[in-house]
Amino acid sequence: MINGKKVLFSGMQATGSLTLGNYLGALKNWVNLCDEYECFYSVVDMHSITVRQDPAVLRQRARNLLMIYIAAGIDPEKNCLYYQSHVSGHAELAWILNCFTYMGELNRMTQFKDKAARHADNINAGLFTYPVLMAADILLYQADVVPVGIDQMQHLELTRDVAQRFNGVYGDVFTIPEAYIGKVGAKIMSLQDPAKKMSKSDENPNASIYLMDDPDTIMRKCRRAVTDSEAQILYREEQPGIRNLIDIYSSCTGKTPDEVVKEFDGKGYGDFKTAVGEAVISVLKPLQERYAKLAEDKSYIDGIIKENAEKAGHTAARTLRKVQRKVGFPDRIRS
Ligand code: ATP
Ligand code: LTN
Repeated sequence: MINGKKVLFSGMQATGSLTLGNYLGALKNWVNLCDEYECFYSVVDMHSITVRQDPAVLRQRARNLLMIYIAAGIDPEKNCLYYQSHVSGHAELAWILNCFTYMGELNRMTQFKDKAARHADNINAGLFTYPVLMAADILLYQADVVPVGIDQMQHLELTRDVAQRFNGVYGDVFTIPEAYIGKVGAKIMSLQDPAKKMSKSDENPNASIYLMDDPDTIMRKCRRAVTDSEAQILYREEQPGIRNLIDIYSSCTGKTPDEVVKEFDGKGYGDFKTAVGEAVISVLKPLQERYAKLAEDKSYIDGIIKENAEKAGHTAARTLRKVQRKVGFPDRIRS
């Protein structure tokens, strides 16, 4: 508990350009959680270097992501928004947790298997222990809840196992975190292949709507979205393309899928796709405008980066000291 509230932690990697899937599945749901929870949202730049990055690009993307958090409506006064690499406790706790995680557990992680296959020339130890760093992120803040997509559940389960193992040896040190999966927009699919999730690392730019796409591009991508020849707008498994567009429309407008089906009863796919495009544009336009303003205000963003790193560092240091003492590291001598 911090300030009488339960603690929430989540993070995103600054790799690639954020998609509508990242927004509807994650960011949008993060905005109001600070009423109920003490929220920490990190730009997890240390995770990013598990695959090769251009330093200048990574630095810029990390800053852009932090600005996107704010532009999406996450208030930096009420939420702690910071770079993972600015709080050294993440790396320090990750080392300790590495010694409480089994190779067999890490070997089972599907994200590792996927990424190892995609980056066969660079299967580094960081890629393998990525989930341990993620566990450190979460446990460092004694998070009660972690909003993540379904794809991250396996990592969260591992975090819980490692925390329980540690607590089993040393007593109640870590809070055991629960996953928090948003209902709407939990999985937005690719516009070109509705069997795959919309992903920022998709090579086909038409598969994803990027948060910074201009209105014409958004409309074009929606109109080109792969559907079917059923010629009816129904929310069902047999029509995954239409179903995905209904999910997007309903997530952007706040209407339920049933309401959307009624609204477009008897209408053609062309009309529906145009409506989806308009709904997405009306959600992304204000975000883009806020982002453009933030990008001009360097000192405001710098101030947030500095203050929030200090705030996160303070909370992190408390857990880290406790853990170091538990495992038997000597106390520092203070003069
Ligand atoms: P990558 O393609 O680089 O693996 P990604 O687009 O899948 O990236 P992540 O950085 O892994 O995105 O995820 C950031 C957050 O966005 C996570 O909480 C994840 O669950 C969520 N998310 C990502 N893609 C989608 C999607 N298509 N629908 C809903 N949520 C998503
Ligand atoms: N692995 C996550 C990003 C991430 C994260 C975290 C999410 C790193 N640390 C801690 C929640 C909590 C991803 O790829 N989406």
